[in-house]
Amino acid sequence: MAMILRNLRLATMQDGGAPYGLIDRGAVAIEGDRIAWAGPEAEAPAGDSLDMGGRLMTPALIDCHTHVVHGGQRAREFEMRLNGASYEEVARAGGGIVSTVAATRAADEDSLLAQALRRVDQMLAEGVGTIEVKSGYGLDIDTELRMLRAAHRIAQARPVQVVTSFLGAHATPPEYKGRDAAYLDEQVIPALRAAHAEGLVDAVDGFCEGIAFSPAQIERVFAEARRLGLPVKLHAEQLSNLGGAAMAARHGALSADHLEYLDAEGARAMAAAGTVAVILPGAFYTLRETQAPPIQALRDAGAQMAVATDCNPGTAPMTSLCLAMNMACTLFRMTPEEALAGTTRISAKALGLSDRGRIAPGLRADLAVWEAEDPAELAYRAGPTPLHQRIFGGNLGR
Ligand code: DI6
Ligand code: FE
Repeated sequence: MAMILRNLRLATMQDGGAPYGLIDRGAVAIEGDRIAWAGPEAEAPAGDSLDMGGRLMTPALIDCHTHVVHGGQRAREFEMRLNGASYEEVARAGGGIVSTVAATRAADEDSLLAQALRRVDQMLAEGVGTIEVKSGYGLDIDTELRMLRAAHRIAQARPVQVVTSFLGAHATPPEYKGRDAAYLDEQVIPALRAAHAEGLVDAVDGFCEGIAFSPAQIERVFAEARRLGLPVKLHAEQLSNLGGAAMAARHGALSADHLEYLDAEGARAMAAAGTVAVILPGAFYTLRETQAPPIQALRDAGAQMAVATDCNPGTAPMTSLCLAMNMACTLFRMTPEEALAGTTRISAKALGLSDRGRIAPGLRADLAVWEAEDPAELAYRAGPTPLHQRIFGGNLGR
C-alpha cells in the first residue's frame, strides 16, 4: 500500500518543464523503496496520507565528488599558508597531500571509517542520500584497499548509498619521488586490479595536472580501467590546461572535475561525449584561486554541470553541499536551479546512476523535505537550509 506525502512544494528536478520541475501543491506516493507516483495533489492516488505542511521537497542530494575517507587534518597548513608560506614551503614542511597520506597509512580500517562517519553524518543532516567516495590517500596497494573497504562500510553503518572511485593516480608518494612510471606500474595498476577483484571499485579517477600526472600517464590508468570494464572520471584543468578534460571525453568519461582552466574546445568535447562537468567551488575558495571555471562556455557548448563538495582535508575541508551550491552561484554565477540540478539529476549522471536524482515513478524514494518553500533557498543561504526530514529508500525519518 502506498504512503501518500501531500501538501508539498514539489521540486521534481525533471528537465524540460517548469523551473525545478516545480509543482506548487504536489504529492508523492511511496511504495517500498521506490516512488510510485508524483504530481499535483488533486490527482494523487488513494492511500494513507501525511500532510507535509506545505514544505519544499526535493530529491535527496547527491555529492558526486568527495574524499571523505582520509586520516588526519591539515589546519596547520591552512595557518602556514595564511601566514604567507608558499605551496612549496608548506610541502617542504611536510604539508600537502603527503601529510594526509602519512596519516591515512597510519590509520587502521576502523579508524578510517570512524573518522569518515563524522563527516558523513554532517552530509546526511543536509539531506544527502548518495555519496561518491574516492581512494587516493594511501598511494600503496594495502592502504588504497583499506580506504575502499572503509568507504564500502559507510553504507553498512549509515542509511546512505556509497559509490566508490579508485584514485591511486592522485599523487606520487615520497618513496617513488621522480619515478612516476614505476609508481603507476608497481602500485597503481596492481592496486586497481586487486580492488576490482574485491568488488570495491565503481569508477576509476585520476589527477591530471603538472604537480600530478600527465594525460599520457592518466591514459595508462584509463586503459586498465577499460580492460576491467570500469567507467572513468578525472580531476582536470584545476591549475592549468593540459587537455585532460578533452582526453577524458575521448575516453567517454562520466565526468571531468574542477575545470577552472577548461577552454571552449574542451567544453565542446565534453558536451559531445556527454561527460558531466563537475564544479568544485570549495577548492577554488580554499586556495583563493582567481581563475573561475568557464560556466558560460559550458552552457554554450551544452555541457551538463554538477556541483560537489570535493570534501578533502587540504583544499576543501567542507561537508556542506548546500554551501557548495551557494559558492557555485556566488563565486561562479551558476543559477540556483543549475546548482540544485547539479546536486540531484546531473550529479546522478556524473556517477552513471539513472535510478535517482529526480522525483519520478520508479526511481529510488530518496527524498529531502526542507524548512523552506522556494527551491532557490537551498543555494541562497551561505550554509545549510534546515532539513525537516530525510527519506531514504522510502523510510521516513532516516
Ligand atoms: N585536487 C585537489 O584539490 C585535491 N586533490 C586534487 O586532485 C587536493 C587534495 C589534498 O590537498 O589533500
Ligand atoms: Fe577531488
